Parts: sequence; structure tokens; C-alpha cells
Amino acid sequence: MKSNIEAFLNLVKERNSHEPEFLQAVEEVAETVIPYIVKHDIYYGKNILLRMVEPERLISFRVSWVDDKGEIQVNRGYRVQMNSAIGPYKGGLRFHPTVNASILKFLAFEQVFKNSLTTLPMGGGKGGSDFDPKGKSDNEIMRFCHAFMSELFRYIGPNTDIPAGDIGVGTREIGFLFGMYKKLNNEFTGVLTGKGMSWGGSLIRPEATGYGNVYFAEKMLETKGDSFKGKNVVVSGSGNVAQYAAEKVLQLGGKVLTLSDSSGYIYDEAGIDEKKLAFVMELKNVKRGRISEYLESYPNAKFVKGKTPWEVKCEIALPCATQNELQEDDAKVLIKNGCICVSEGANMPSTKEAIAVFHKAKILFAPGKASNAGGVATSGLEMTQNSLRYKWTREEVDNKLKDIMSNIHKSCLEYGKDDDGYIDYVKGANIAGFVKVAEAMMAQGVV
Ligand code: NDP
Ligand code: 2IT
Repeated sequence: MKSNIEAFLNLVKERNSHEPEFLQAVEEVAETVIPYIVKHDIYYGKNILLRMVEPERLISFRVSWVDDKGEIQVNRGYRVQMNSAIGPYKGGLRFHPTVNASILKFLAFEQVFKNSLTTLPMGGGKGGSDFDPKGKSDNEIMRFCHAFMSELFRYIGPNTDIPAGDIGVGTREIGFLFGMYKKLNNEFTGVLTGKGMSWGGSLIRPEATGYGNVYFAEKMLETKGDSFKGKNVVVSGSGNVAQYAAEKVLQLGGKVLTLSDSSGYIYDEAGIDEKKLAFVMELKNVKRGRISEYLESYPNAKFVKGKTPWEVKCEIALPCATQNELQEDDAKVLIKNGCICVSEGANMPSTKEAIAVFHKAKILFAPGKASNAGGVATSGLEMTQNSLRYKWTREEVDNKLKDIMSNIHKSCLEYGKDDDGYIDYVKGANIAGFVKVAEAMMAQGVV
């Protein structure tokens, strides 16, 4: 078994030697899925995983635009169309200076499994740019988004590839992207999700990733007869996912102690309640400020510069910022402090070593591809509403989201149980995600 995994990973490493994030994501999947393939003849010998690690298409393009000073800027745009076996490519766009092919390939690869887990017919893709939205004016954001879409529009479509938001891409950016796509194609379709409510968006989509993550964690806690009530919860990030994860934790009776951004974290011992969270939402989404500014209104809180919040004592941790933000030493501190549950809102926030620490301690640990799937699942629901030319109520969408998260949890239980009864959600999510895509690929032949 070990030699099968090693041989596979060596080949993938040879072909992608300069892509550490992509290799990290593939390694985690290979270690859990290859043993399953070896035990199941129908998948064996068909190089399914080898086909899955090769993007069906990787598009890279120039994005030139003019800034407010009249200077010409050049960025790099990408779309990774990873796998379309079970539906059109679907996945977000990330605008962040660190974006490169490795990061987008890891995200697109994870997306294939995540989208399969949602039970909805969506393939996997991801895209974005090394453009940095921080400090840019609304006009600069608009010009960049228009320039980006003036090339991307050739490769996407409501039945081909449906992008959405991710880091640095929210409703404002989706609006500008949608406007240009609509102009160039002369059609109003559901080609993007995360749209505004007056132009085809779905209720609950803004909340869905954060809410979904907490619904998933709630399901995990239920397996131990436990809940969020009265729990101390540490959240990282202060963007879309973190904000709505925090909101749902409060609704379920938990106490939110921290939020963060790339400059550091705030720790509010009294708890970040609804009023304080509304302040954070205004600060981040409207004023586009920094999390340290929280202290100007709530001086009793602490700002810890340049650090992540994992040193704060808690029972539940929700990493909702970015990849590899929670490392081995952080995991050890969390366990030492009595943490019983880690549920990933971000994509691959825990390193491989950190996950090993959680598994060894046998705590509840959910990988992002299961626990943050509520965002893309609700994007799928947005696509359905667009196709029906109809709009469901908040309650209808929220109930469907809850059902989907509960079904993903069930799939993890089905495929993730270890011999001693411990649920390895990483194994469960990877195998459950793989099976559906593999079956579709086998049915469609070698294409
Ligand atoms: P936002 O852009 O709204 O927020 C991102 C947050 O993460 C900000 O607080 C940002 O801080 C912080 N962050 C970004 N990069 C870093 C870094 N290198 N180090 C520390 N902090 C960082 O993005 P989202 O909330 O949408 O996304 C957060 C995570 O959730 C990502 O991993 C994304 O892939 C994942 N995700 C998002 C979904 C969605 O629907 N939006 C769905 C599923 C997963 P700063 O402002 O300082 O950069
Ligand atoms: O990582 C993700 O699942 C997302 N950024 C959301 C993708 C989507 O298509 O809604």
C-alpha cells in the first residue's frame, strides 16, 4: 500500500515540483483514497486519481488596466478547469497578491471533492489573480474586474463554468464581473454566483459558508452528545466566512473570543456579541478597515500583532482565514488548552502536521472540503433558482443548506470510520467525494 502511494506521489511531484500547496492537497487525498482504490477492484488500474490531478484545462491570461493615477498596471489572471465529470466547472475567484498556479490548482483540486460531497451536479474549478484589492478605490476595482472579465468571458458560461467569490472577491467584485460578462455576451444568465439580491443572487449565499461550517461542527458535536451552548470559540479571519461563522455561533449560544486578519488577532475576553459583530461587519465590509481598529470602539479587547489566535484557550476552533494558518505547534497548544473540535471554514487552513496532532488526540476535526462546502452548495442553489427564474425564501434556502451539511456529515460517517470507531472526517470526505466523481469518469470513458 505504502509503495502504491509513494509511486503515485513521486510521479505527481515530478510533474508539479514547484507547486507546494498543490502537492500538499494531493498528498492528503492520495493517502486516504489510494488504500480505498486498492481494496475496490472496480476502481483499480484505471488511473482515475492520476487523471484527477491533471487539470482538464488551465488558462492564464494578461490583465492590463489603468489605475487612478493614469498608470498602466499588468496582472496575471487564471482559471483552472479541473474536472467536469459530474457537472460544469464551479468554484470561486481569488484576488490576492499571493495567487499563483500552485494555489489555484490546490483550490481547484479540493473543489472537485467538495462539490461532489454537496450532492449537487457541479464539477470543480478555481481562478483568480495576483491583483491586490487592498487600498484600491471602487473605480480601480471596477476597471480591474472589467479587464479581467474581458478575457475570462471566452472560457465560462452558465453550462460550462460558473465562477463565484473567494478571498478578495465579494458581491462588489461579482457585480462588476457580471456587468462585463452580460455586456459582452448580450445575455442575462446565472454565469456567476454570489450575485446581489436584485440581480439574480440567492438569499443566504452571503451567510452560507460560515453558517454551513457551524452546522457541520454542530453535527460533529452531536455525535458526542454535545453542542455550541456555553462553548468558548476561537475564530480566525474577519472576512465573509469568519463573520457569518461568528454570527451562527452566537445564535447557537457559543461565545466568540477572537477574530483576525493578516496583521494579527483581536481577543475580547467578554465575548464578541451581536452588537460588536455588527461593528466588525461595518468596519470590514463598508469601511474596508483593519481588525485592529476594533479596539478604538472596544478598548477592553487586546490586539495581538503578527500572531494567529490559536493560543487563546477554547473548546472549539474555527479557522476561517487562509491556507496553512494553523500549524503543528498551534495544534498542540489547542489540544493542551482543552480544544475538542476544529472545523475548517477556510480551504486547507491546517497543515498536514497539525491534522496529525488532531487525529492523534482523537478530537473532532473537519477538513474544509466537507465543513466549508455550504458556500458552494448554496451557489448551486443559486444556479437552480436562476435556471427556474425563481427565488426561494431565506428559510427555504437555509433549510436546504442545513440538509446538505447534514448529508455531507453522514457521508463522512459512512466512509470515515476507523476500526476503533473514531471518525476520520478527512478520510470520509476524500473517499465519499472521490467515489461519485470516479463513477462518472468511468461511465464517460477515457476523455
Ligand atoms: P475574505 O476576503 O472575505 O476574507 C479573508 C480573511 O482572511 C480576511 O480577514 C483576511 O485578512 C484573512 N487572510 C487572507 N489572507 C491571509 C493571510 N495570508 N494570512 C492571514 N490572514 C489572511 O475571504 P473569505 O472569508 O471568503 O475566505 C476565507 C477562507 O474561506 C479562504 O480560505 C477561502 O478559500 C475559504 N472559503 C470561502 C468561501 C466563500 O464562499 N467565500 C467558500 C469556502 C471556502 P486581510 O484582510 O488582512 O487579508
Ligand atoms: O472555496 C469555495 O468553495 C468557494 N470559494 C465558493 C465557490 C462557489 O462557487 O461558491
